[in-house]
Amino acid sequence: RTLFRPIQQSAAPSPTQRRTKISVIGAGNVGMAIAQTILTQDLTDELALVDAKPDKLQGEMLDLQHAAAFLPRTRILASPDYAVTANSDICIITAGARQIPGETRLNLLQRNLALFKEIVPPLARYSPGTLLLVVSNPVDVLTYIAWKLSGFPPNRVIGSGTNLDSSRFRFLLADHLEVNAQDVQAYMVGEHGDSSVALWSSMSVGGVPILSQLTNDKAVVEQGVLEKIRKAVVESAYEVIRLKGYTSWAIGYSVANLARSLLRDQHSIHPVSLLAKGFYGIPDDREVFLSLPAQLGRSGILSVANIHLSDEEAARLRRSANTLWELQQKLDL
Ligand code: 6V0
Repeated sequence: RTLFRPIQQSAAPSPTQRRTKISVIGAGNVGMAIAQTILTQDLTDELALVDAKPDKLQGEMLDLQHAAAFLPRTRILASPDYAVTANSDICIITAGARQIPGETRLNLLQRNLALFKEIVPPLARYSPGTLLLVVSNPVDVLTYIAWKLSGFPPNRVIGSGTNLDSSRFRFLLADHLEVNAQDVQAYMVGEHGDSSVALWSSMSVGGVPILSQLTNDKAVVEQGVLEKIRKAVVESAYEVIRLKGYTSWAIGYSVANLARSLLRDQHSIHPVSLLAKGFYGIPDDREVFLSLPAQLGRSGILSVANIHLSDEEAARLRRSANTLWELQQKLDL
């Protein structure tokens, strides 16, 4: 006796029934936070995990599979072999070497370049139509490296960039203004991390511009507060790492949010790392990835928002572009 009596099926599944697949490379703190957020938010039919450590990988896969009774049905696969990622819609790269105390940024980058040479070509081979979403740090240079190694068009290679910085920025502004962070529109752009640029002029809450509203009475006091918030955004990653050793939950939500916009063709705006040459006076020969607010959909980057930058903000963006460009010249790509 069978458990269920089968019903006759029509021959081919309709196009809307196509299964979706997300692969996460690197099953560390960040990769697993992303994987578990993707699962709880029911973003994909199939989730593949890849890591260089087979036991850790198998353990993480089983641990997630054991939650099946509480989650939407998702097929979870794991293997150190990239064949497991075949036909992915999105490949999220979180694998990264850890900085050795005293190691230079360039040396860490060289080690991550060697790692990306192992990771990106097989991903591109097994999923030639995939979107690549890079999270590993330094994210802007590694997104450039992933672009070069994949041979993909730039709209399909995206760095998580300042999406997380912007979320921290919105949280701190919301906390200060006692409003909901989801009602705060505020972007950090440029380089992810220390040199990110806060866009003051475009900040608003529920459609009310924050700065022009403040200029009437307590502008001087508030400017100081805003500068403190910008500094706090930059320092917040260091603070979390000092306190718990790594960051994971916020980057997990932030990347799942990007995956949703891409996979579900949301056309929503996110500040992500993209090929920035030609924008805001960055010369065409500077092939660098920096974050700008971009519209994301099923084919990747659809467009870049034409936001207003002050002269100083644009100059800071160009400075970052030069620094990254000079760093990239030292790489053996
Ligand atoms: P982690 O916990 O050390 O995990 C890294 C994982 O990568 C480990 O499980 C390794 O086994 C694995 N790995 C190493 N080499 C390979 C390889 N060749 N193939 C497959 N897997 C490999 O680090 P954690 O998860 O904390 O951080 C991962 C990366 O994300 C780091 O580069 C962080 O700096 C970066 N982050 C980026 C953020 C952003 O906003 N862009 C935010 C947080 C962290």
